[in-house]
Amino acid sequence: MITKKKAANGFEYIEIENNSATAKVALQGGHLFHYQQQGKKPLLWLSPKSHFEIGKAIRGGIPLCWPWFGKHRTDPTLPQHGFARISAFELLESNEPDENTTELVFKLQSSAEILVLWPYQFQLFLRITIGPTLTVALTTRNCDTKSFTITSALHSYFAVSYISYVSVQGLEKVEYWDSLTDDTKIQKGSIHISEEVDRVYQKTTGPLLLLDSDRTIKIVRDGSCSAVVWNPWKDKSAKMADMQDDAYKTMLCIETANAMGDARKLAPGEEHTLKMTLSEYV
Ligand code: TA6
Repeated sequence: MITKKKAANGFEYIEIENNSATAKVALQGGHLFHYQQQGKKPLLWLSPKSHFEIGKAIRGGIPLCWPWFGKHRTDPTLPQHGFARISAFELLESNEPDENTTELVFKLQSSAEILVLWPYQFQLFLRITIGPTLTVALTTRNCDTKSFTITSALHSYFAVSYISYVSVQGLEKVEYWDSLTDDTKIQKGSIHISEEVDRVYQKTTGPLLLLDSDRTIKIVRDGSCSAVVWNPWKDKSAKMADMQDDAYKTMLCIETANAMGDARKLAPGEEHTLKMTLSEYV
């Protein structure tokens, strides 16, 4: 079942329910902000203080960072993580191929308003498959006569039982930029979180595992050479208006990305797809 919803403030989203799972996707940003398999707890974390307002990114779920990850390289007045997550996507297609699966395709394309932010003709397609697993695929098409370069991320917020219980596997021995110290390091062993963490792992393509006390989440990536791991910890959580002070205890971002040195250059007519498939095991 696919139901279009509109909040009192005009914020539009889509509710999906099938035999596998339920999900919610906002038209702003093509932002999937809820995914929960039937009989299980939500896979994604969503802040109870999140805005659901036009022009403000939802805090949680899977924000799309595109066409740049992080701060704009040269213009600090431009939105962090690009403009896609605060832009109105169009729902192109919705299919229910079987009772366990729902497929949605959203589209964003260059417009006079967007060209002011980013001077290239493009089409951006977001394909979301809600089933026993969750697949998100973001395809960039260069519709311009000149090349352009993008960095991007599926900025996934995962719900965890308690941050001290979790570990992340799959990034052992991978080089990462530590944004807190502005230097490059090598990951030793699996990742445990006991303080603020904000790292961009580079040249990494393999599957990642988020091991929690009551489940394991597997992230299979395609078209991605970076992985970002972020937890704001106490101080940052308390400073963020759309996060509760103790939010850091029950969330962890593991992002399927192409960031920094893993930027992608697209020639005219070229396409690139950044894709991940999430599954969970008890
Ligand atoms: O992905 C990590 C990060 O770049 C952090 O530095 C932090 O800023 C986080 O994204 C959230 O960014 P946002 O713009 O959504 O508040």
